[in-house]
Amino acid sequence: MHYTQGIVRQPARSLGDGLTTQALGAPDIDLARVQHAAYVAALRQLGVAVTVLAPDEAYPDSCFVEDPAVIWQGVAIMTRPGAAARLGEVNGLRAALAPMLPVVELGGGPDVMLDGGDVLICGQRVLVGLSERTNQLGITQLTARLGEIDPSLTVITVPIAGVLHLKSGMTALTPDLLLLNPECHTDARFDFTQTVLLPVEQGYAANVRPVNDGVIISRGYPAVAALAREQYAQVIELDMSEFHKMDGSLTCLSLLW
Ligand code: CIR
Repeated sequence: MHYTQGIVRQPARSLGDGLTTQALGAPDIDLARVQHAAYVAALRQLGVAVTVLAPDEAYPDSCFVEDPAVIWQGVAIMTRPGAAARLGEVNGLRAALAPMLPVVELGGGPDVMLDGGDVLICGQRVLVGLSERTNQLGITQLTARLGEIDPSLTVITVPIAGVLHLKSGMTALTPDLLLLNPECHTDARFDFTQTVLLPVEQGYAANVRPVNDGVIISRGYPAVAALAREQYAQVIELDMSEFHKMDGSLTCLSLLW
């Protein structure tokens, strides 16, 4: 997968009013903006032309653009986020994406729940977390929409507990190597790929953002840094402290295509 374009939204001053399950204190918005700017710089360093949207104060979680859309093969599928407070983010993101790429709707009605943070595309497999934010209806709708874009994909439902989203619990360092956060509880078996179970104190770093010939990882997690250096020429470590306080991690902050 070679990414040329991406979109992010700067954190709102209201970030601290957003949803979180963490007890890490309130985010420092000025530091969050510095960390966000470093994230954008890292994407650009890895060859992505990044569109930076202005903060949307009405939606404290709106910097987590990964949740209101899923992009595959240059088509954006607008989701229906599982948290009521985030439903309105979809309109603003749709308006921003529509001039750049084809946009389709998830469909399925008001009972559908799907957060992009639960969708992990791993080679030709799409792992979708059945979580507090994504329900079976959402997975059914996503399976239909993805099938229209790329019939070769196989969708696998992964029931999870213990973390917010599937991608808080696992991401693919490479298409053949999943990093697992031990706080993510699931009975799913990943026999199609190698997996690395991280030490519990490094579980947050299971969320990595591979981009072209490099990877962005969270700073301060040496086990993941060592694995990343084995796989990639460029490893960019970023301080994610202010987003971690709000249950956010690296993948949440962008959509790439
Ligand atoms: C939320 O609870 O929705 C936000 N505070 C964090 C969303 C993080 N997004 C993600 O993991 N994809």
